[in-house]
Amino acid sequence: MNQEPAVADAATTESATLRYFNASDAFDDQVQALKRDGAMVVNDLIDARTVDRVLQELQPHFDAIGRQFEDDFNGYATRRLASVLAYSMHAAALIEQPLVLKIMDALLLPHCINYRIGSSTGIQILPGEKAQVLHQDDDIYPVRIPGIDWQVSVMFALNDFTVENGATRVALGSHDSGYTKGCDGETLQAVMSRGSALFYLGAAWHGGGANRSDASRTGVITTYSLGWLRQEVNQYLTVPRERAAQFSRTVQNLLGYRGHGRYLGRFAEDPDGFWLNKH
Ligand SMILES: O=C(O)CCC(=O)C(=O)O
Repeated sequence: MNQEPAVADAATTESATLRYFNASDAFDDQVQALKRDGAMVVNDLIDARTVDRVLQELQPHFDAIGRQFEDDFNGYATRRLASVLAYSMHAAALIEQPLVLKIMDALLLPHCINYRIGSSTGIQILPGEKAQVLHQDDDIYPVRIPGIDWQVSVMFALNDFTVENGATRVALGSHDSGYTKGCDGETLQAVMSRGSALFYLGAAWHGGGANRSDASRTGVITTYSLGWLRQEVNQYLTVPRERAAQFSRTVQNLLGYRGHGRYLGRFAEDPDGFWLNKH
């Protein structure tokens, strides 16, 4: 990944303000802010009960295996789960949340027949963690075409995200800075309440914040990517097929159990119809 050294956080930047919406606000305004600024927040998108359940399901796995991805990029005081659907049935409610999908429809469907999740990662930043290096999620893809977003990410807050506990840092407008130019480092933090969601474009420079509080900060980042791209995480191997069969058809499609048009991803045999060759 292209990485820039982290710089000081700011609640606001001189040039830009992170926009916060309620789900009931004008849809076009939400999409416009996301496209223009590269990021925006929707308040209180996920109800408290669902958030509780997802946390309850994920926490034992954070504790048991959350350290497996520790490295200079992910940090050494951050627990991670590579594919939350493998550990939490209720996480499906985040991933297929209707407004999230409506926003993905608006951004991604102009460029593909259907889209899928690239990754869906549980991230728990523990007290004492340093700020993560700024990076772009979509630089896993080696080319960029102006005007086309390869993917859009959503960070669902499972507890309140604050300046102190490491709310995600975003450089507004940085998605337009060009593939190799990098980020000028001016960031603000997406402070948001539990159940809210930060949306950001795949090209937007961002990173986890430093946790200077005495409690953990937990969220789930799901990336939604164009259906003709290879998924970042191999969902067929990380979410066992028997488990995938328990989710809604929408989540199965998002996991990738669906061809892209008639030919891409064909599985002609399709003995039980689990794979949809139709679009
Ligand atoms: O934890 C966060 O706030 C952001 C993490 C992130 O961007 C990443 O690991 O790719």
